[in-house]
Amino acid sequence: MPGIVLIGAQWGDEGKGKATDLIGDKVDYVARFNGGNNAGHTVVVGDQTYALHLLPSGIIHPNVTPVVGNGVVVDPEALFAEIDGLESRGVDCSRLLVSESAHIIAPYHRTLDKVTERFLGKRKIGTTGRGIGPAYADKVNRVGIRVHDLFNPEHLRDKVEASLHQKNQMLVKLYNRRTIEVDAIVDELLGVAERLKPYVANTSLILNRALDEDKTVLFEGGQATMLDVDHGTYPFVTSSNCTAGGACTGTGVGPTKINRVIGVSKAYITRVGEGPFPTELNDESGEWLRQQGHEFGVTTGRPRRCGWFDALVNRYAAQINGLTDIVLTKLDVLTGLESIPICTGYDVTLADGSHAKVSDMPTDQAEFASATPIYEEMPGWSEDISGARSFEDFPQTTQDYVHRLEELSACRISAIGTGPGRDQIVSVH
Ligand code: 2SA
Ligand code: GDP
Ligand code: MG
Repeated sequence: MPGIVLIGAQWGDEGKGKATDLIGDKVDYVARFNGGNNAGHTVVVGDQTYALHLLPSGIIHPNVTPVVGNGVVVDPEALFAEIDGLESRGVDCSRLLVSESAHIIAPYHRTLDKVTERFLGKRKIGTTGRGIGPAYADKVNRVGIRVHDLFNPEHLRDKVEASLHQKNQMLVKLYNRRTIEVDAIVDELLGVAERLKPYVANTSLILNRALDEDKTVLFEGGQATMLDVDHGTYPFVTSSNCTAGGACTGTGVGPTKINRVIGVSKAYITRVGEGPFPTELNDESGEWLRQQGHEFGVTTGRPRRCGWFDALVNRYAAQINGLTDIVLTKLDVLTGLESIPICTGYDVTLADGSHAKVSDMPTDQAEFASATPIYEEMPGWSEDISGARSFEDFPQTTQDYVHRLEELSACRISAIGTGPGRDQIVSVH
């Protein structure tokens, strides 16, 4: 099973860090392929909690080679801070490989992220403020700076000039702000080059060779399907392809090398940032889920918006990503509910003002924003399931809930999370 993609099937924070960690001892490489230090992936090992941002969660495993692929945007300061933090806790980061083609998040990308959000006002996206969108915009606009540019000062200056030319005009004319100095940016970027150099590699070549030698590579997605720039709730998305296809473009590995695509879903659903969210609970049930599930951003600390499981989202994720299986997390959080609603359809308002009931994800975002959920109810359970070690250990109502989610998602659920710990997982055969 050499090529495995692992992605978020909802709006993020499904427990991808834990799911990656679970198979970490069976893989040779773990590669991030999208996003940057906007991600917050948690791995809990005994009494130690690790929050990974830019680095793949597999770095915790001593025999894994962690890879930051070409599709990732790299903030060197954030990278070094994360390496220092992990190494001070005894995690060896010396095997890390960073693609020479990955794009750099420069200080002006962070500034632009914050300024753009402010100017968007009520239309703001609710970004993490890490400069992700502006860095990807430069990449697509062909004025980005790539890792290998840092090792050629003349080349770098030319690239920085190209990148800042238009931005400086905009900063002055539109935003009435001071221009950004080319020299200061070049100096800052050259200042990080030496420390970055030992990690830099042709990661596409390395991963392809590894796969040819039958080594196992896990492609760890950041963010999630509904935040994908193409398939998510545009414009309330991140700026990368978080879906399975992104694993190929974001690492330089062909789709024929992928054997398995795992989607990670919570037994309910959360979202952080702005944008439509049909099953959102703006009441005490939402607050209850937030407290029970400790739903606060790992990168920004923002409270996450919480809602009931949305089967349309999961079925859509299964289709867009070609999921082979689902890891269902945080089932333990639902313990204590008398009955549990599951969203099986939406009532949407169409462009002509009429209403329709739909059971598939609308692609028209105005329609999606108008969606009110149609629920069915499943009986809940009160027994503590956090110590369950097999599916049969679950109360019958828990088993029925899982079977119903599986049926509605049109995809096999192969493992179930019953707590944050490494051993709190139940395999389903
Ligand atoms: P950005 O910063 O440009 O990527 O923001 C665009 C949207 O993407 C969302 N986004 C996320 N959603 C969930 N989790 C993320 N990581 C952190 C976490 C988030 C945090 O693990 O908790 O700490 O707040 C993540 N990163 C980006 C973001 O909320 C915007 O909706
Ligand atoms: P990621 O971004 O998808 O890696 O998810 P986050 O780390 O942002 O958020 C998931 C949170 O849920 C983390 O605090 C995990 O430790 C925790 N978690 C993961 N799986 C489970 C589970 O099955 N049960 C409970 N209670 N917590 C879990
Ligand atoms: Mg997260």
